[in-house]
Parts: sequence; C-alpha cells; structure tokens
Amino acid sequence: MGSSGKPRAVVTGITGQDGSYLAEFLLEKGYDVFGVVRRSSTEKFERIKHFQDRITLMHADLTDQGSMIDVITEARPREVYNLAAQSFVPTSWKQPMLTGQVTALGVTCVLEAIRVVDKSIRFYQASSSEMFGNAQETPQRESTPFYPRSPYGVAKVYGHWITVNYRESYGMFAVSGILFNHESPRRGLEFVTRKISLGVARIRLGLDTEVRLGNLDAKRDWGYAGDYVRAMWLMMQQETPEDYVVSSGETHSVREACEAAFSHVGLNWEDHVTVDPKFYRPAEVHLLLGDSAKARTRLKWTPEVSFRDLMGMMVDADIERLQRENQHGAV
Ligand code: NAP
Ligand code: F7E
Repeated sequence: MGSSGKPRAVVTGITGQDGSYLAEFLLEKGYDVFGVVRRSSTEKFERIKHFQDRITLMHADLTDQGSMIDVITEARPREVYNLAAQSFVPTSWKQPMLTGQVTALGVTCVLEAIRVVDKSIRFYQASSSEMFGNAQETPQRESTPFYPRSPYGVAKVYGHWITVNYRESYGMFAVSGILFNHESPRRGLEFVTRKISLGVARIRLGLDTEVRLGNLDAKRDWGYAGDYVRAMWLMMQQETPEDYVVSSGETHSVREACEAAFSHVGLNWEDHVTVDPKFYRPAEVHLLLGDSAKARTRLKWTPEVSFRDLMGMMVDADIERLQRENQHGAV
C-alpha cells in the first residue's frame, strides 16, 4: 500500500502488448501502477500513451540486478508482474544468448530483487505454452511435461522453474501463468495473427496485394489479450500461490486464421496468401491446445472473445489505423 492508500503494482514489460492491457486493468481496479521501461534512444510508448499520465515509469533492465532492486525499493509494491521478455520465437534462434539472459535469467533478477527487499511481495511470472513445445499430451494442462522447441521455449522453462524454486525455497508468493497465445490490435507486427490482420487491411485498402507467410499448418490455441491479463490478476489474489494454464480451449491452424481474417472483409485468402519458406522455423511447434479447467474452476475465469471475433477485431482496428494515418498523409 502506498501513502495514497492504494495497492501498488510493478509491471515489467509495460510497453508490450500484455503490459499495456494489464496496466489499464490495474488502474481500473484502483492500483498505483509502476511500469518498468528500458532506456532507448527513441520512446516506444505507443501502447501506453493514452494512460501514461496515470502511471509512474521507472528505468531498469532485466539484465541489471541493481536497477531492479532500486525499482522494488522505491515502488514498494504489493504485487510484481514480470511480463518483460525477448518474446519473439524466431529471434530466439538468432539471439539465443540474449534470449537466455533476458527471458530466463531476467526472471531470477526480479525474484532476487524481491527476496532482498521484501519477501512478502507477490510475484507473477509470464510462463508460456511454448514450454510444451513438442507436446507430450493433448490438451496440455499444468501437469503436462515440458518439451520446448526453441531457445525461447527453453528460456521460459527456466523462468518457470526458478519461480517454483523461489516459492519452495523462500516461501514466496510466486506464481506462473502458463498462457497460450493471446492476441489483440496491440500485438507486435511480426506475430502471425497481426501480420495477417495488417496484411488484410492493406489489401482491403488497395495498398498491397499479398501476405507472405510460413507454415500454414501450425495450430495454436488463440485468445484475446484483454481476457488473459484478468487471469494474471486473479492468480495473484488467491490465498495460495499456484500455477495455472490459461487458454481458450480451441485450436486453429494459421490457414484458418487467414480464412477468418480475409472473409471478415469479403476476400478469399487463397487469392492473397503466398507461402514463403523463409518464414519456416528450424524446429516447429505443430499443435497447441490448452486445458484451462483449473483456472476456470478455481479463478472463475472465462474468456469472452472468440477466435473469429478476435481476428475480426484485429482487422477492423488495422483498417481504422491505416485510414487515420492516410488522412494524416502517413500511408
Ligand atoms: P511483448 O509485446 O514482446 O513485450 C515484451 C516487453 O518486454 C516489452 O515491454 C519490452 O520492452 C520488454 N523487455 C524486453 N527486454 C527487456 C529487458 N532486457 N529489460 C526490460 N524490459 C524488457 O510481449 P507480450 O506479448 O506482451 O508478452 C508479455 C509476456 O508474456 C512475455 O514475457 C512473453 O514472453 C509472455 N507470453 C506471451 C504470450 C502471448 O501470446 N502474447 C503467451 C505466453 C507468454 P521494449 O518495449 O523496450 O522492447
Ligand atoms: O507464430 C506460424 C509459426 O510468431 C504462431 C509469442 O507470443 O505465443 C507466441 O509465439 C505460428 C507458428 O507465435 C508465419 O510457424 C506461419 O507456428 O505468432 P507466432 P508463437 O511462436 O506461437 C507464445 C505462446 C509465446 O509465448 C510467444 O512469446 O504461426 N507462422 N507463418 C508464422 N509465424 C510468424 N510469426 N510469421 C509468419 O509469417
């Protein structure tokens, strides 16, 4: 609790997709929100600028222990949400060392800062369905063994287990949400759903003719980011710290995502999608499907946005954005 009497939360990765939705959610719940940003020569506050005046930004980096200790010391939060990561799977093969330093050891950096400053601070770790990788059973649940298929997935397995370990070693309230893919109009441009929605918008507006994609057969359990940040908060309000799978419970192929997005604006995806082997991965995760029964029962969490509505929402948002930019002469 701060002097304002409001609960305080630190969010790492606040400039990312999930950080921006979580911060908005926490503000609505009456929190004082402290967002961790890393120093950059240009500001990247696109996703948070509409509420930036209502939060406190603090400079730190997940690879710098001292900076994280300073953040926790100064903010003195009740809850810390660790959403920062090198989160793009293909980049993890190009930069495996950096991915390990940020996505794996970065978790220890935040946990250590909490351990040193105040062990009663609650900690949320952004674990991922990529940990299941070459899935050992379907659907995947909390007890499914991990078999990561990328340096990113491997790093997330480390982050997951170090969170369990600090819980068991120091009695800390440290939880992992094993979240399946979640998307939104704020999704990074390189992820497949956003690549598709932006491509559809550009084609619809006559700015382009094709979208080049990789493996159309890969299947993912896609949900809406706004629904998933609610689950993060719910996990942190429980009496006991436990890990939860968060997923929609449906799986769809990249091909189906194309069909949903193109048909939303009356186009046939087969006329515009070109397969480019450049986007294939050295090792693919072929099928993910989550069983979120534990989250649904214990947290009373249910997702509200369906797969087709999600793709439609993203296409509409990209069309609106492009039209707005066009009016300002930016397209
Ligand atoms: P995102 O949009 O890529 O955001 C990542 C955030 O991490 C950005 O704010 C980025 O800052 C920050 N960051 C990166 N390196 C950092 C460093 N060294 N120090 C401090 N901050 C750093 O990711 P997201 O989709 O919101 O995902 C949030 C978290 O959930 C990530 O940990 C991701 O791995 C995990 N996750 C995501 C999904 C999903 O489907 N979205 C599913 C499961 C788990 P800059 O803006 O400065 O780059
Ligand atoms: O790929 C296939 C690709 O990059 C999904 C991250 O948030 O979710 C995300 O990881 C699938 C893969 O997400 C293209 O091969 C085909 O099978 O959108 P993505 P991801 O790798 O599943 C998990 C849960 C995370 O934790 C991660 O941080 O789509 N695919 N063609 C393509 N993917 C991309 N990016 N680009 C293509 O052209």
